[in-house]
Amino acid sequence: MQIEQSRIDELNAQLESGHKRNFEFHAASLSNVEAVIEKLIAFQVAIPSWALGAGGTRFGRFSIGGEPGNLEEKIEDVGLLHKLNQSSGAISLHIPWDIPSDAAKIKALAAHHGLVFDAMNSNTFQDQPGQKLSYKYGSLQNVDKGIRQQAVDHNLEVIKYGKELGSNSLTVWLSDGSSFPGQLNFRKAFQNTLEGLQDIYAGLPEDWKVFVEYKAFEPNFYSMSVGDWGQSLLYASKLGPKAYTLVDLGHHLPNANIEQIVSLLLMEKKLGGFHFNDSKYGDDDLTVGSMRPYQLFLIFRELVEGMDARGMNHAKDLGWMIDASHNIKDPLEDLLQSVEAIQIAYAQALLVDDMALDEARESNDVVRAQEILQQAFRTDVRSVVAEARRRSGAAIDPLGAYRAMKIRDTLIGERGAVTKATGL
Ligand code: RM4
Ligand code: MN
Ligand code: MN
Repeated sequence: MQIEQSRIDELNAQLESGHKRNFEFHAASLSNVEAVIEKLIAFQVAIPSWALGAGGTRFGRFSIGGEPGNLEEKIEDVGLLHKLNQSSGAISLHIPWDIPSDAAKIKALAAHHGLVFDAMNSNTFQDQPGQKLSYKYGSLQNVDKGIRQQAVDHNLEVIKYGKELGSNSLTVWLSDGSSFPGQLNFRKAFQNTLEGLQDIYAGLPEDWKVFVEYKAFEPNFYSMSVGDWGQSLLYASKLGPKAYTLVDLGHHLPNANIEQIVSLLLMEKKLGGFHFNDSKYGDDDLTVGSMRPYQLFLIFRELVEGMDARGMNHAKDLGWMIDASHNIKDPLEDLLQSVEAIQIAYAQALLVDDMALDEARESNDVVRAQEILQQAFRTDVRSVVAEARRRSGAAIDPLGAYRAMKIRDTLIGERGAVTKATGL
């Protein structure tokens, strides 16, 4: 299905006067509202191809209905999101879940929906039907050279697909590690992993980046071979200038200070990409901002400040992606909520009075420093985000529009009630 612009305009017309009143009221107390809107319009968040169907746990999976059955339909779904919010203009593919068999056709279809291809993702955490060697005991870390080579070759193949689609980055997330003490020699596992990453790095095109994603635990429960930002940074530093650390919000031990991590990674010029989600316990992959919106704001604040300190372009110089799973919500509704939560935190981060904060810090005025941050966090920027959408031709209220247009019902009508998208 495709959304006609006239339908969006029609729904916007119904909201127009209320929105205008709301926006003008809030904008009046903001000194930099036009600059914030401009930045919001430029900011795009990639949607992962594996998040468009129902996720699941090891206890089960419940179909959402109308799930995309192939890559074309996944692109169509991201196209719907982008049409509604004009902020989801990129898709990130996971191989082999979404192999583009006819790359030119897929690229043209994406372009038709205004989408580009974000980072490519490799998968050496599952065995595929017909695969020669098993990843049961790890991929790049494996004691078996043949298995390590198979994992390297897979990553090189992913780069090849990415080149055909116009992507320019590869995200490597390894589930490698050990579940029991004694299972692994940590140093050997590190060395094997490093050598494999070096072979992959050697196959990167000139203008590509590789992101080394870390995760504290799961599926391995004793050690992970890329378990935290320190290990990721170690690999990325040894690999070279095209290698970066990728931060996934759900991949930390409880209560980790993620804002400090991103600040230092930016300082070291080693933060490359970002996966948004939210969690209460671990890698819950819940809707962005649904659990800890203040933490999200604090992270954004460090991102904005750190990027500004280095003259980076907020929209282009880091890879922004949602990495979530949808067990009970409609994935498209959830993704609309997530993008909105990201925009809200970003806008609030742009409101922080940097000079005043600096002064407060220099005079050890802890109370004032907290007040300054919370002043920005407690500002209601929802109408500012909606105004950015309105100006870019998107729906003032994307979620409301999604429901008014009965998009899920239409997709179920087109694709069926019991469908299963590839992915987690
Ligand atoms: C992992 C990690 C990766 C994602 C897979 C599907 O936990 O977050 O980024 O590719 O899940
Ligand atoms: Mn991730
Ligand atoms: Mn994850």
